[in-house]
Amino acid sequence: MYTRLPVPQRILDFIGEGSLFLIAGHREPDEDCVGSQLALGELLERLGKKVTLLSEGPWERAEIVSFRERFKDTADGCDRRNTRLIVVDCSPLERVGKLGDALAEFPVVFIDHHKTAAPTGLSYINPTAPAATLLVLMLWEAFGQPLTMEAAEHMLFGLCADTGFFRHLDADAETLADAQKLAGAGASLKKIFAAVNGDRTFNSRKLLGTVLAKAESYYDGRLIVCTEEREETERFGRENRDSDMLYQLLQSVGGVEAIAVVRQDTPEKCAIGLRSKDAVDVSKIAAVFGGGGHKNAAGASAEGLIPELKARVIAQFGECFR
Ligand SMILES: [Mn+2]
Repeated sequence: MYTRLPVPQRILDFIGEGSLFLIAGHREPDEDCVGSQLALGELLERLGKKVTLLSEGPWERAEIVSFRERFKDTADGCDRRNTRLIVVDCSPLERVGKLGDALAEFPVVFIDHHKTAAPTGLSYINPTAPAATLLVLMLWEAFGQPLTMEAAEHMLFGLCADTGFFRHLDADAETLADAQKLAGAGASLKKIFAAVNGDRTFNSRKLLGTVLAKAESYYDGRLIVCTEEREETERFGRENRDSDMLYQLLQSVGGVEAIAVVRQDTPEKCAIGLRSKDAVDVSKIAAVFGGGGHKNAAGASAEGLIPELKARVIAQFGECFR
């Protein structure tokens, strides 16, 4: 359940005293990351700052690709002596990707809501926040800026995506109170739902079907594991992945407690996606593979091939289901 934390004065000073800012997020940006960057960028511009939004990509999600042109993928050419960096929706800097190496010298603030947050410097971390965009909303309020419709839409966009359109929330009054503020500023749930869930291609459904058809069940149905080979991704197109829908369909199976998806991303590496319903803390399992995330949603990128990594992931769940 979300408990608001006040923004530390040192963070307000860091912003107040700077004039040039880079705002970065994690690699493989998602809606919350992009929404946080856009809404924070707009706030800083309203405060008279010059802002550059950074993202390494890859821009694979259909829901966010329209924002791509507003982001740069390099900090080259910025005034290195006077520029400050804000990293949202992740920490430490390594999660930004290769781009993070080039950002190591800047004074930095981390704004993150991940359970596995590990900031290296000034930070505003709240693992109870359902989305990083709600931490950005705290900044809008701390600076006394009235919400614009555009910023409110970006923040609601991130909130909707990270909460599965509110379905992962308990009786979370604080979060709904924030959603009410965003709706009050003109952000439309209907418009966001259409942006997140509409306009899927025929191939995206075929890929979903291919992956679902191979799903395997372990530990008396408490764990479901899916795999996606490179050949399958290529046949239907990377842009046609719909992980959220895949998790949603599998989580609706009676008795299931966790879902693991192992996808061969490159010949050497797999992406591991993990979801759980209640008790199982998948962020701990992701951490074993060098990743991180939240109790009920986490992931990692690990060296290896599907058969080996799948077996290791299943074995890790043994602890939870004993
Ligand atoms: Mn997030």
